[in-house]
Amino acid sequence: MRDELASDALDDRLTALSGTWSVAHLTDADPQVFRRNGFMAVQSIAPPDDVARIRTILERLFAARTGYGEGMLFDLVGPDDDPARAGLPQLLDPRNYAPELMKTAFFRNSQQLARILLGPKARFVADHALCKPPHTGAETPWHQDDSFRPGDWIYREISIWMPLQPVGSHNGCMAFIPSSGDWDVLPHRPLSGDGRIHALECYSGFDPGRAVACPLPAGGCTVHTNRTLHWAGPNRSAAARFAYVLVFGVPARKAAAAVPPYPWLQNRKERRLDRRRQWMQSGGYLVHLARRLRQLPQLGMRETGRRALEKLASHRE
Ligand SMILES: O=C(O)CCC(=O)C(=O)O
Repeated sequence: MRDELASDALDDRLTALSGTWSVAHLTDADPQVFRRNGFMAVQSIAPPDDVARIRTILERLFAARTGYGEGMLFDLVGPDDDPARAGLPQLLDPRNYAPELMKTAFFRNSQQLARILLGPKARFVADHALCKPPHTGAETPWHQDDSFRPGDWIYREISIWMPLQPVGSHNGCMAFIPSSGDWDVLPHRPLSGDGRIHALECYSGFDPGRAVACPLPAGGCTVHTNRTLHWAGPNRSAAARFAYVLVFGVPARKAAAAVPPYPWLQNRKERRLDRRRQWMQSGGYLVHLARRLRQLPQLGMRETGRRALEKLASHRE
């Protein structure tokens, strides 16, 4: 596995983005190069005080097991039956519990970067956070993000993954397969063949020997597309490995032809989905609705409506 070395080349379009802190460190933000590789590494996307603030917020949310009852906090790589023993806790939509996460320099700089890479229609789509425990934090299996959802919508999205401490091969930095960003969705399966586990693993159609690892300082970031094959190693260090991820995209389009359901999405038995259903049925949907309304300025009417339709369709199946 090679290590990615971000070039020192300065992108003039990015120097204009800064507030008090300079984002001149953003390198290689060339949309064509990004499209060709399917990923890139940036040495600095947020200033140290911003990174520290985000870390404090996320540490608090993970320590309080925020979102567990709503099915938004779960073990990505295990059967999710005991939050105290999770191999890789993941929290979806942390902004719902800490709206200040959308008022950070990281958020603003990422939005600008998304517009450079995806065009002026790029909008915020989602956020999530991961806490890889010390010593035992499991590896994140090879996967493409598109494998997690039915193929009948066409997405053009980027994930901006920011580590909240330095990362390298000792504590689970990200690694990517170059040029996989425009591949079809490859065969996946639930990790360990266990339908209770949220993580999916890609098991054929690529050569892991071509992977490029991206060590980074705290506050750097990697960027990858919804099709780029990626992986993150185990955490063998003595400290937890935190990462915060913002997803941006242009409005999704319905695929022209029907796409057969992915077999790996059938018969899922994730416990988090039971918790989610229970929470929704006991009045959570009102909270959900209120959050969506509050986030309309960021998510936009079109994306909010599309998601509502997608949810309705999946409940009818
Ligand atoms: O942080 C990790 O271990 C994996 C993150 C990931 O797969 C993603 O953000 O798409």
